[in-house]
Amino acid sequence: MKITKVEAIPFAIPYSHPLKFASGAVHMAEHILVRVHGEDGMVGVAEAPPRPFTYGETQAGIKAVVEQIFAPQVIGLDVFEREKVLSRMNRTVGNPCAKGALDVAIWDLMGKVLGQPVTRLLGGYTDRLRVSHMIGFDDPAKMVDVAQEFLDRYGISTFKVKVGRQPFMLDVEVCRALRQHFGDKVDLYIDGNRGWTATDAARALRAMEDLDLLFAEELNPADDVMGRRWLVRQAKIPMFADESVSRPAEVVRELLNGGATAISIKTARTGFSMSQRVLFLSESIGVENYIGNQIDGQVGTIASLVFGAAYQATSSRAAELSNFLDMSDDLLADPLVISGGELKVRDLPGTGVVVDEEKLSHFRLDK
Ligand code: MUC
Ligand code: MG
Repeated sequence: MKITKVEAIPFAIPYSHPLKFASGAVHMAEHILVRVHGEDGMVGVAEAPPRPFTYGETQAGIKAVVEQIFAPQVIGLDVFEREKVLSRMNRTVGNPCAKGALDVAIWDLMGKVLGQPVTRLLGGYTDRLRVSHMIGFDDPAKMVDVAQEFLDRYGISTFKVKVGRQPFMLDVEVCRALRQHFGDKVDLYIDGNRGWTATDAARALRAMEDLDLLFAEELNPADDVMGRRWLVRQAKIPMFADESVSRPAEVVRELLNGGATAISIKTARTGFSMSQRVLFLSESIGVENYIGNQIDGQVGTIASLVFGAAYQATSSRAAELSNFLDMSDDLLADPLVISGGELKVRDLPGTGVVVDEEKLSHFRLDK
């Protein structure tokens, strides 16, 4: 079944609770909905969240690259020729979120054509994931309140704490306040979004040694090659790479460099086809993964869920699937519900995304 049309629809939905972290802040979800149409009228859907401060992509840039560069190269291909789509997209460097969304939309269409849930096509390991919530910068008491609210309302007991501020003791105080408040009732890990130097990061990790953190993510920049290697050698917890590994080759480079010991997978930046490569590569050499969040809306969150639930290695740790709750609204006809700390995969053909067309016409920017 041939691909006949590709759309890249910009939309904007305000956040009710903006998220602040070391490399930026998000107040408005200015994302792109990618739609891939097939000959028989079926449509595959995915969401691209531009993160200019992380990958250099913008909403206008994603729309342009999808419509002007990728669409002409994939229209006319069969929906099952995914590797051809990938190789054509990879003639263009960069643009991870544009490529990721087009790949996920094609998988969604493929699942719909086959009448099968994509999570089963990918691996079919489980039907649910434990959820981890990411808490942005604020005062220690307010960050404790957010965690308490998510524990009470959704049963979420794993939290990623954004760190990377100056002085680093600001963040140490937050982690200490969370541990003191919750005791061993919650799991905690930290993400610096490259905000610290290697020295700050080493001092912060030492100051938090008694807090039983699960792991740490991107505390200092990957370009600080020697600093990262020095930091990783002394760290007593796994050191995850996130935005420094937006391609499988970067995963290999970071691991061989000794700049990280574990790898975050985000379907927003590696779609399903490249996320598989990152996962299989990691698994084959004994490197841990978890499913991260690129501050995705519900459409993107479903993609993370569908991929994470497909494999044992990505479903063992809690996955970051809850930050859509900070948005004032969304595009799904049937909104996602987190309960008992878990999110369940939908038993529907494709990824299970059904867009509310009225909401899309309300939030789209190209009316
Ligand atoms: C994260 O894990 O870093 C912040 C920026 C981005 O691209 O993703 C988020 C969360
Ligand atoms: Mg991160």
